[in-house]
Amino acid sequence: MAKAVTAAATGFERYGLSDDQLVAILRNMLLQRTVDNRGFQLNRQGKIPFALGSEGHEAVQAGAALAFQRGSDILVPYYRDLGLVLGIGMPILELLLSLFARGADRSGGRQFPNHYTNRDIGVMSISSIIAAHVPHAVGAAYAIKFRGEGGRAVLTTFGEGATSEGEWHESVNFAAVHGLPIVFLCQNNEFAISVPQAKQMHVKDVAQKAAGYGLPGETFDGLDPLVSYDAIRRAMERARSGEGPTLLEGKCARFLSHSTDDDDRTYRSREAVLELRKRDPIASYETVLLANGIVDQARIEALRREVLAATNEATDEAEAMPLPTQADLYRNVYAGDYEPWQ
Ligand SMILES: Cc1ncc(C[n+]2csc(CCOP(=O)(O)OP(=O)(O)O)c2C)c(N)n1
Repeated sequence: MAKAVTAAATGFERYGLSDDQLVAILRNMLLQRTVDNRGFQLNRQGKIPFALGSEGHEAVQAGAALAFQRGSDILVPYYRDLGLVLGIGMPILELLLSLFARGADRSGGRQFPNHYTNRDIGVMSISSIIAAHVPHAVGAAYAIKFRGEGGRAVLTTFGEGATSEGEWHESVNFAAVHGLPIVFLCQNNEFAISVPQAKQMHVKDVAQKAAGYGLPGETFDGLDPLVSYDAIRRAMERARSGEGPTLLEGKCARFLSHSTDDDDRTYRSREAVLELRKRDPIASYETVLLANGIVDQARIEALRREVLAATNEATDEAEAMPLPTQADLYRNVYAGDYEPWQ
């Protein structure tokens, strides 16, 4: 909150964004939180087995979504990217189909909840294995370069915990050596489930790791959507224009437990979480937009009503859809009519 007031008082940097774009960012953040909370609500109602929370990641993901070039860039996300995929055009219904594990889900209801994919909008499938998707992202970037498809880039995301994995280091090194068109975006919420950052790395900023591989690293305020947008847009443009990879680190927060299967009361105090929530990126951004006359309170309320209605509609629609059938079991696994049990 303090940051927002400062931004409002010292002059408002809009990074070339129109009023409509500024409001679209707020809408995305509100939608993200509403859909995100819906996952936890459905789990507590006993309707779905699992959901992940991304409260506290709204700003960095809204900024990333705006920096992503729809129709040409490729996104290789991780499981906490609900707002990012919504922001680049994933229908809300698809997220709910994933949570309810319905047959109409693109994986046929077989993927882990929150592990969405959508080839039509350039979203590659999510891996549950931490950092396993980073070599895939580098492979996609290598293909872009090999085919000479200038003007395209890959955006891949992960938490700070993933940067302790060997695959992550191999991937960043390979991308640097080959000058690949890729942006590595770390959403640093300071926890890998229950493990705080200080217990798994001896550097303050993940972005410092870039120096070891000879690519630029930049840390930014991932609780500010406009600062996030600016950092990610610059890195994506650098990648698209053939100048090579960048490692970015958006410092954000995780307000909820890691997932519905986790209970963060066992490893952090309620006071610590309340303290974190004082820096809520949605409240801060609303303050900035209000202070600069971009929206009024009535507009914010209307947006809140609109995203809630859209989320309710998608929830009801997904819930009413059928579960997978036996025939869905091998859908998209084997080509043609091959039946593995024959
Ligand atoms: C290779 C591997 N090790 C452990 C796990 C269990 N696991 C799932 S999420 C997670 C935490 C990852 O933390 P981070 O990368 O910081 O991302 P965050 O969830 O905080 O956004 C762990 C350890 C896993 N899925 N894969």
